[in-house]
Order: sequence, then C-alpha cells, then structure tokens
Amino acid sequence: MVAAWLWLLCFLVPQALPRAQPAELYVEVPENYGGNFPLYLTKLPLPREETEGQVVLSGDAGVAGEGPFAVDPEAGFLLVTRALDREEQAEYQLQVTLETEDRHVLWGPQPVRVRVKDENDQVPHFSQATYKVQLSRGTRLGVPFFFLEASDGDEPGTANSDLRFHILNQAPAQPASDMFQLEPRLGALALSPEGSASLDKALEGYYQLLVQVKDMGDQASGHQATATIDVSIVENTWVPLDPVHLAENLQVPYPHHIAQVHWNGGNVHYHLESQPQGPFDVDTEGKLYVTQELDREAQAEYLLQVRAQNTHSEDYAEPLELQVVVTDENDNAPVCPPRGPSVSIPELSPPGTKVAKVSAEDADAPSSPNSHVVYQLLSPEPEEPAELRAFELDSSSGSVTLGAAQLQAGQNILLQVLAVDLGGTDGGLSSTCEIPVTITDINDHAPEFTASQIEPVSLPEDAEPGTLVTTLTATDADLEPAFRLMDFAIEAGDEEGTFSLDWEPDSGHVQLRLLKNLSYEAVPSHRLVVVVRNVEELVGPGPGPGATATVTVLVERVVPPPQLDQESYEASVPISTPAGSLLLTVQPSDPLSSPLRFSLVNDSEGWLCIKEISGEVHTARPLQGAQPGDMYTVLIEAQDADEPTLSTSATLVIHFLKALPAPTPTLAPVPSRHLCTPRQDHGVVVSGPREDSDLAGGHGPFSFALGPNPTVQRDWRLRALNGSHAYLTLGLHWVEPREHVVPIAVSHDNQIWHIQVRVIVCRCNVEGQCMRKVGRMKGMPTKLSAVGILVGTLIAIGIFLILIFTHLTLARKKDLDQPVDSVPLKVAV
Ligand SMILES: *[C@@H]1O[C@H](CO)[C@@H](O)[C@H](O)[C@H]1NC(C)=O
Ligand SMILES: *[C@@H]1O[C@H](CO)[C@@H](O)[C@H](O)[C@H]1NC(C)=O
Ligand SMILES: CC(=O)N[C@H]1CO[C@H](CO)[C@@H](O)[C@@H]1O
Repeated sequence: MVAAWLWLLCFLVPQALPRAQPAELYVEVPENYGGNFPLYLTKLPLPREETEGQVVLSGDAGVAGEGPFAVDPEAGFLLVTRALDREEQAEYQLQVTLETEDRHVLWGPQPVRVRVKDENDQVPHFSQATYKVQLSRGTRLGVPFFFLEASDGDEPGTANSDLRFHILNQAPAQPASDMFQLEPRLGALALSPEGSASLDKALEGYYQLLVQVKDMGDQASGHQATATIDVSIVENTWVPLDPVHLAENLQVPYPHHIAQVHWNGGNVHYHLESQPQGPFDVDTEGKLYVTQELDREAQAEYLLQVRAQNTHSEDYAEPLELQVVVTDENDNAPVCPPRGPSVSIPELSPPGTKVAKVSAEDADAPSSPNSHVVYQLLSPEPEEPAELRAFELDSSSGSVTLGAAQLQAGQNILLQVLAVDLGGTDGGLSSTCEIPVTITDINDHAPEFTASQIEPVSLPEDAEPGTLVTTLTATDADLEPAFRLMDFAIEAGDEEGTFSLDWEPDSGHVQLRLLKNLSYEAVPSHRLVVVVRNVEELVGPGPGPGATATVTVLVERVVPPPQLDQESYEASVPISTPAGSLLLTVQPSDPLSSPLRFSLVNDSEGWLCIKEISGEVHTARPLQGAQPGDMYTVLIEAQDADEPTLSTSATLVIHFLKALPAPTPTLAPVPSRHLCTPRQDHGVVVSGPREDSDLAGGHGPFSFALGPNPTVQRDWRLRALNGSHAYLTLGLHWVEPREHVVPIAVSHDNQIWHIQVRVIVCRCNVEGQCMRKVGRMKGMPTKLSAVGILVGTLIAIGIFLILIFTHLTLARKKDLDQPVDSVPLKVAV
C-alpha cells in the first residue's frame, strides 16, 4: 500500500514540482570554532512523512566523503564535525537529498551554502623586509615617490585585513626628525613639509626608515609587521633644456631623437605635451623624438612640456619646457594676389600716375631672403628708351605707374609682373602676377554733324504736322557710351516753334519734324540752325563748327485742284437721239471757284461734244453705230482757267437705249414771236410739248437744247425757265432781221422731241416794238401821185441801193436809219 503510494509520488513529484529549486539555505560558521563538535548548524526542512529513504549530503569535491559536514538523520540537522579555516576554504556549497536505496531521489536537492566567518587569525606581511628607494632632490612635497606593499590573509574588505602604515623611526633624524610622511592607507611615502624644506641640507644623502603595517584599521588592536626603507638622496637631474632648432622638411629617418630628459628618482613615467599639438613623443627613458617632417609655414615653433610622474600620474616636479624652433627653407614661391577686376586709368593721365601695386606674399620666414620678393615687369616688355614705355615698375615696392608713352582710350592691357624671392638672385622661386588695366575714355571729343550744310528741303504748304523734314546725323569720337550721349537744339530760325527735333538718347540721328502748319504767305522759307552738344560735360576745348548744321526749308505753295459736282456722270440716251441734243451739264462743285475749261479726252467715236465754258455735253452727231444696251465711257477733263496745271477729270458713262418710236407729241402752236436786233433784253418763251394722251407723264420736266447746227449754236441762246418753258434769246448782238426757224430739242425721260420755233427778228423802236414796212396804198394814182410815185420809187431805189451798199460794206455792223413807214407789231413779251 505504502509502496504503491511512493511509486505514485515518484511519478507525480517531478510533474507537480518541475525543476522547482527549493530556496538555498545559508549558514555561517565561525572560523576556528573553539567549542564542542559536532556543531549543529541548521535544521534541514526534510518532509516529515518521509520515513523511508536516506539523507544524502553532497557538495564540493572532497566534502561528501570525510568532509567536515554531516546530517543527523534523526533530527534532520546539518552539522559540522571539526573547526574550519577560512583561509583554506571560505565557503562550501552543499546539497541535501532524500533518496531510496536504489538512488531514487525522493526529496531535494536542497542547496545549502556554508560560509566560514573570518577571524583575524592572519598577520600582515610586507612584500620585502628591506626596500631600497632613490629620492631625487627637487621632488615636490607630498608627491609619493614610493608605495609600500603589504598583504593580509584575512577576509578582504573586513577590518581583519584593513591595513595601516606608519613610520616608526627615521634615522638619521637630521635635519628634521620627520622628513617623510607615509599615507597610512596607501603606504605612499612622500616628503613632509619639513623634509621638502630641508632636504638640501641633508648631508648624509641616506635615510633609513622603520615602517610598520598593522591590520584592524585604526583600532588599537591587531596584528602588525615591520620593514625598513633605505632612502638614498640623489642629485636632481631635472634641469631646463636648451631650445632645439629643427630644419623644416628634414630628410632623416623618423622618429628622430632631439633631446633627453632624466628624472633621477625611481619609478618614473615620462609624459609629453606639445603646444600646439605636434609630432613629438617621449619614451620611457626620457628620450624626446620628432616623429615626422615639420613645416615651418604650418607651425614655426612648438613648446613641449615633459613631466616626470609617479605611478599615480602625479608630477614629481614642475614640468620641463623645451622650445622647438622650426628653421626655414625656401620652399615657398611668392604668391600673387588674386587677379582682381580691371584697373581703370583715364586716358591722357600724366606719367607717374599710380596704376597698381603688386604685393606678392611669400610664406617663408619673414625678413629672411627666402621671403625677400623683388618684381620685374614682363609684359608689356619695357622698351628702351624710357620715353617709349607705357608703364614703369618699382622693383622693390611693386608699384606700377604710367610711363611716358601715351595709351589710347579703350585699350585693355594685361600687366604681367614677375615676383621673385631670394631678392631676385639665382635659385629664387617666382610667380607671375597679372593686373588687367583698362584705359578709360574721357569726354574730350565734342559731337559733330556729319554734314553741316544740308541740301534745301522743299515742303508743300499742306504738309501735316509730324512730317519728317530731314534726318541729321552726328558722331562723337569718344568711346564711353555716356560721353557719346547727345542733346540737340534748334538754335536759330524757328522763333515760331514750327519745327521740332526728335532723337533717341543713344543714337546720333536726330529727326527734324514739322510741329505746326506751314504757310507760304507768312514765311516762304526757313533757315534753321541746329546744334548738337554732349550731355556729359566736355573736357578740353569746346565744340567746333561741326557742332552746328543749317537746314533750309522751302515752303511750296499749294493750290487745291478744281473739283466737279460729281465724281462721275451718267446719261441714258436712245440711239435715235439726233445731233445737238443736250445730255447733261458738268459743273464745278463750288460755283464761286475760278472758272473751268472743259474738254473731252477720249471721245474716239466723236459722238459727243462739250461746251468749253458751260460744261454742257451734247450729241455731236447722230449716234450711228451705237447698240442699245452698250455703254460708252469718255473722260472729261476740267482745267483751271487761271492755273492750267491744275486739272481734274471725271468719267461720263453713256448708256444707249432703244430708239424711240417717232413721238407724236402735239406741240403747242408756237406763236410767231419777234426779237429785236440789235439785241435788246427781250426773249421769247418756248414751251415744251403739251400734255398728250400718248405720253404718260408727258408733263414732266423737259430739258431744252438748241439744234446742233453751229450757226444756230452761234446765233441763239436757250435758257431753261422751268420744267415746261425755256427762254430763247439772240446769241449775237446782231442777227439778220427776218423770220428764223430755230431747231430746239426738247427731251424728257430719254424721249426727245424736235420742235421748230419760228422767230421774227426785226428792228425795233424804243419801246421794243417791231417796225415793218407799210403795204401799198389803195386807189388810182394821179399825175402828182405818179410823179410822186416815180420820185418816191427813185428815192426808194436810191435808198435801197444805199441800203444794199451799206449793208454789203458794213457787213451788218452798222445800223441803218429806221424807215419812216415802219409800224410796230404786236409784242409777245
Ligand atoms: C493745319 O492744317 C490743317 C489742314 O490743312 C487744318 O485742319 C488745321 O486746323 C490747321 N491747324 C492750324 C493750327 O492752323
Ligand atoms: C476713255 O478713258 C476712260 C478712262 O481711262 C476709259 O474707261 C474709257 O473706256 C475710254 N473710252 C474710250 C472710248 O476709249
Ligand atoms: C409750271 C410753271 O410754272 N410753268 C410756267 C413756266 O413759265 C411760263 C412763262 O413765265 C409760265 O407761263 C408757266 O405757267
């Protein structure tokens, strides 16, 4: 039953407590325990139920067997069987398990740590019985020059091993009994203030110190040990060093030994610092080295500090200083200043004018030949003699000045100056410095016109304001754009401000323009004086005659050409129109304008004619050959009667129409009329055709024209009165008195009627009544009357002959006496 339960436990425990380590038990055992053994240490937490099995104690090697530990299986106590020595083993690591006979673990393992509690059973030891120490004179007060070493076997960190050092005795006690001080905890031996002050007086140069080491710290009790320290006082070799001169770029194997320091005391560590940081080093024997080439131009001087230090990095004495001076080598050529902007020198500057100063820098040691730079002009090559040189160079200062030779404005010169060190001697290093120089312009040229006399310019009177009269050109020999800027002005000849000048600021062209209307009547010609000046102030002599130009402007008279009342004329004409028909009248647009003379330019068919003065256009002949629907265009020219050069022209377009059926207008019976000759202020009224049933609108306005016969045209004048009537008068002063038949063409709407107007031309009395011969008397003639008739007949024949004679000789130019027997006729007007 129990076995089965255990068997179950064996399976269950590892699962119920998987790897669950029981808390470690900690037990302390006093070292060297002096009481009875076995000493019970602690009760093990064995399970109470477990009566079977046996307790097994295991642990560090050697413990398990006949070790000092055991377990009381009855009481379950861990016990120690003998006294323990901490110095032998300070701690034990044990394990307790409950096992079956076949080593089956029933409980545990239970770790148990057993510490042996220290007892001050160990005596401190010095590392040596006698120490030999060197002490250099000059060691600073308080700086440890020796460290005592002692050990104690007791547990570290406890009072049992807490050591204190003390000087027990100093021999000799001269010049002071306490020349030294010993730091109790560290065992650091140093000079005491007395020792430091009086070490030089120590004649012996040797001290023996009896020193003690004691444990238990500052407590009075404890174990102790003693030793002796033999201190030899040695000379101070820590002496100042002379400066070291080192050539730059030194070609030697590195590191290169440069100096030696030595601290006479023992146990010294050298430490080197360089100000500024440099390639220097010191070895353990105090030898100073430079580890690589130096460059004076990078650093010309170093200050080294060498320290002698004890193991705790404390300086035994003040550090030694060593000045390292890097000596120069001519390893730097002069360096030219960066090429700057062009130096501007005004033209015509006097010789000696400062141009530039070349100042090349040489990085080698100042005030040494290596940095002594002299200058030499390479370009432009100095000419001989000096009068031909444009530039002079001072070889020591590098100053460049203008030479005697003149330079031209606008010249760009690159000065090349050689800078050589070593004062210019052979082997010197050199550089070529460049200085661009520009010779700038000064305003020493006045602008001038390219032509000062301009051909006279003719301008029509009606030229519009703004019209360009002429363009003048001026030039300026200066180069600088600002010095070429010009101002123009009309200096004389334009008091009315009729002209203006127009120019672009930077061009040399000025336009003379009309500003106001010209007038030939007021000023037929203008003489303008135009001047040009620089905008900038001129240097030197003033402007010459070329700065003035004279322009003559001639004003041309303008008479407007004649104008007609229409730009073109048109007429529609039936092809049956007879010769002499009036087609239309060309008139000037302004009736008050000067009289015009009209002519036809290209009437190639000869169909038309125009009245030179009145402008009436007639058919000159029947329109034979014209086809209805055709057009016939002729050019009419109108000339000014006063100025024949002035003329205008207009086209006349004739549209030909179908021939009209012979019109049968019932013309009004034109009553016989009479007109007086020589001409009086009378005329006869001619009426147009009467209204007729065949003629629609036959009442319309008619135009009247004389027949084309030249005699008719010469002898008669026809003037329209209104739409239906015209007024016929004599064209000449004298027309033969008889009955005349005057052909008149009456037209309306392309219809033409030809009427014959009978007019009696007669002599008239003062009242304008026609006088006519009296008819023969009625009744028988008597003798007296026969004689009278005969005499009368003779007289009549005589008068008649005289009349005919006079008529023939005077050719109508002389009036005849009015016959006595004329009687007035009825007067129509
Ligand atoms: C100048 O002439 C134009 C045309 O000939 C005319 O219209 C204008 O009024 C005139 N100006 C002056 C100020 O007389
Ligand atoms: C007359 O001249 C005008 C204009 O040049 C032209 O149109 C016309 O045809 C000419 N007439 C004749 C008959 O040559
Ligand atoms: C329509 C019209 O006014 N006709 C007149 C034209 O002139 C003549 C002569 O003066 C008059 O008799 C008409 O009456």
